[in-house]
Amino acid sequence: MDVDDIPIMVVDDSKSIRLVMKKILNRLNMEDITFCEDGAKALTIIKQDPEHYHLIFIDLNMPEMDGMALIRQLGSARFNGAVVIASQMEHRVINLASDIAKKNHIHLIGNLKKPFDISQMECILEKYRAFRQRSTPTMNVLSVDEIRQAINQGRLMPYYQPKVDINTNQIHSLEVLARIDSPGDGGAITPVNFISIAENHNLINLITFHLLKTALFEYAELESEIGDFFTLSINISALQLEDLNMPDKFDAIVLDGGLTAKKITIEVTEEHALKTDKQLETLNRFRIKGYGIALDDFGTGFTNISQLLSLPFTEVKIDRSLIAGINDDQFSQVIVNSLIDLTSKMEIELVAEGIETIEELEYFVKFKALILLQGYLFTKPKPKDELIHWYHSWKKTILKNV
Ligand code: G
Ligand code: G
Ligand code: MN
Repeated sequence: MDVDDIPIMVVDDSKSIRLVMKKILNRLNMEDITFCEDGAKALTIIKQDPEHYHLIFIDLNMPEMDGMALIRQLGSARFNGAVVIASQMEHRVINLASDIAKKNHIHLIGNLKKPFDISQMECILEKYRAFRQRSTPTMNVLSVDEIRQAINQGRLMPYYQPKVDINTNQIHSLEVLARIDSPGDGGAITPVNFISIAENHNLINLITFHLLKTALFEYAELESEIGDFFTLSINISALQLEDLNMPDKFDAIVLDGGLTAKKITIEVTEEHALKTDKQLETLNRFRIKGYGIALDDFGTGFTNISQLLSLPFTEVKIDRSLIAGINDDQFSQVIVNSLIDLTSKMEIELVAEGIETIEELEYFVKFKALILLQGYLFTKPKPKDELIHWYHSWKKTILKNV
């Protein structure tokens, strides 16, 4: 487990529980832990610096301020780390707690059942890591000039990662993920190192349109090799949705590239989109033109399941923080099962992101007609030729196993 030591708080009125938590966390190399025996004390400490703690474990049942009240108060204190409820919870309580947390803008990522054990805690830390990953910038951020140069030199390219239909064993869609080829030191540069700079310096449309054109150009070969019906999924920043003409600009490129709107899905992240009327208008316009629209990273933002009903999404992608270890995690199972229930009734496509293990895959077998899977277990994102190569060997494996 490669989670660095992070500032953690444990709020529990039982001394023996606090001791057990300390033991388990220490064994996983977590040393920076603050213990509180009641909610009021926890709140006072957090209010002094709401950014400090990354992860809080809260007991639901405490005298005076209980866990739910504390979660509500953390919302008012603008705490933006992750919360884990350290109590046994039955199904309805999980759904309700998740709703209350979202209403209060709190990221509830899981629950720990008593007796706590180390593998449960490892799973929580993995979910935490997945939750945190996308908002953490890395060290090698590119400069504006380096980004411009990369585009001009043709080093910005689409990588593709499939959304797999394990019911039919077909590729349902390929997600286009931006990469900058970096000669010499191996691996391509990933979006965390350039997308937000590009957004801030008015380069993001250039990136999107360049990737879109290249993907449209490569589609013919991908289609002839992969053969199955599949769509392209393109990520768009919330910022780009502020431009009411974005769908027109986008559509002109798609038509020019010889594809139609219904072959393309626009992915927007839950965390940043859906904040303004303009964003919703642009999304609607994409939809009216016939594009699919996907709510990406569901679980990292604050949309609750019932709000999904009122938004024009054709697809929901469940964030890896809800998928990691789902086979052994009742909290994720309850939330994901509710989503499966809702989206299948509404004919919304549902995708589980970040499938890494056989056990996670196996959990979804019983839902195989209702959900698509995407993740490293199938393949990491790859450039066109490598993806085609992967596809042929994957097909062979499947044929051998049926
Ligand atoms: O592999 P991965 O590191 O590709 O992507 C990290 C994040 O960057 C993803 O959450 C994805 O939404 C975002 N991303 C990838 N490609 C693009 C892109 O072309 N435009 C925008 N706006 N975001 C992208
Ligand atoms: O746009 P979105 O956030 O959905 O982008 C997917 C991101 O998740 C990309 O950064 C991609 O490289 C990454 N990703 C895809 N599959 C897996 C996986 O199985 N595990 C992990 N940790 N990340 C994944
Ligand atoms: Mn995406």
